Amino acid sequence: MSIRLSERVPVKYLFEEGKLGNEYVVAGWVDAVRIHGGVVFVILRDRSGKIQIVAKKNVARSAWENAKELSVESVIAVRGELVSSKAALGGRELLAKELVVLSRADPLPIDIKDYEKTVLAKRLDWRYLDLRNPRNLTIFLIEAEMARAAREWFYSHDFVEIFTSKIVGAATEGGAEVFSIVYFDKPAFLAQSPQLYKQLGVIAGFEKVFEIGPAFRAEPHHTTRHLTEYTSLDLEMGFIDSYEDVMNVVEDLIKYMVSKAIAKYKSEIEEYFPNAIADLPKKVPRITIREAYKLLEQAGMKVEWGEDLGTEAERKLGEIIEKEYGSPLVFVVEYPWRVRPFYTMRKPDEPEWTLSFDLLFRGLEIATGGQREHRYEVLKRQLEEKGLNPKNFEWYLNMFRYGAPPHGGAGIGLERVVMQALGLPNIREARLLPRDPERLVP
Ligand code: AMO
Repeated sequence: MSIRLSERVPVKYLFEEGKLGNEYVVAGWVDAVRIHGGVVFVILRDRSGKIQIVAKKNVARSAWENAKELSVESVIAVRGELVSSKAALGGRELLAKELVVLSRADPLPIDIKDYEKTVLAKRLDWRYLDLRNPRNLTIFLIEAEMARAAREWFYSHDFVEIFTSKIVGAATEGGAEVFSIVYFDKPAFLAQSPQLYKQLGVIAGFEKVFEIGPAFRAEPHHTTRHLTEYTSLDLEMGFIDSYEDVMNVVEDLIKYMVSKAIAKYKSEIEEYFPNAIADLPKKVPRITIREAYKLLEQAGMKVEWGEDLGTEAERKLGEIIEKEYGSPLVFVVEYPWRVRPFYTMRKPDEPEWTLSFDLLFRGLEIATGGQREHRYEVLKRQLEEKGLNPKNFEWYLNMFRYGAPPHGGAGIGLERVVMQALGLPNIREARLLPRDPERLVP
């Protein structure tokens, strides 16, 4: 083969910068083939777009012969002349001089063009084929852009990126949802969150830290919002006056991530995601959970004082806030102590409420955070109050004996942000290889 793949240009380049009359090499997947006697039309697709390839018997016989035998989703490389064409999408096509098959595809087990014909579970079984559909692939380009933007935000605000252990000795977020693992002769778990280690980062002297990494939850329920493994975007910052400082950071960060991604993929979002968010509010409203109880009660939904907001309550509250404040985002603050983890700081004057918050996006919790208890004696009492054994947290408790600044932070579920920003019906769509109680492959 005289085609050199290293000379390949992205399809998009041919439309934006390619010169008519010049020869180019492109390579990608066969999206469609039409045979008209001595002419074969092939639509070639790469990550950047699609272009029509024309293989003519009387121009390049061997290219034409290869083209008429093509199966869809085969991988090919083409060297050809860029010519203008009234009939082709984008007004340009490539007149093949050479066309080689790099990998021949068998008939496909799922319909990748009309992806909705296949149930999600089966699409996920064939995930690498499912992602050949540009709409599905775009979800992950958007997710990557959000993660990139988040990193950019953190670095430009002096946060230090840390990488913490995912094999841990004790549960951080309560015991029920933790995966036990076999670790030589010791009990061990998969980390539910980097909570204790991001606090360690602050106390060690980094002052402001962040991590983007996996979190594991032994979540037995089948819902459209829960995964057993998700990507957690965590931050922790020292020397705060209050949890308001953390909310300001989360608000700025979320707006930055989402707006960067929707700006970069504007045309794809318009084409593929009719329920995507159009724009974000200037200021995210903040209400106490007590106000939330009242608003919900007025709307006919009773949540007992001191209870957490369930799925339905969150959804309803999202609707109310959208209507009253015109905002898809809302911070709910001062959650009850009884539903918050031991490390949360409580309100000094009303200890049944905490200095913590959740951020709801279109009626779904996407982030949790708050100020942490940094006073050794109080923290120890809180651990005991939650029925945890201080022995298991000895190393953690000790941190607060040797100089721990007031601090706070938050954890954001990346898949939930993507799901809500694009208006996806199921969180599994926003996870490359989702894990749930049934799914372990691929
Ligand atoms: P929390 O347990 O609320 O808080 O989790 C933080 C955020 O992580 C996401 N999330 C999930 N996403 C998908 N599937 C799940 N099973 C799942 N569980 C949680 C949600 C949630 O808002 N340590 C605290 C955070 C902190 O205070 O800094 C924590 O983990 O978006």
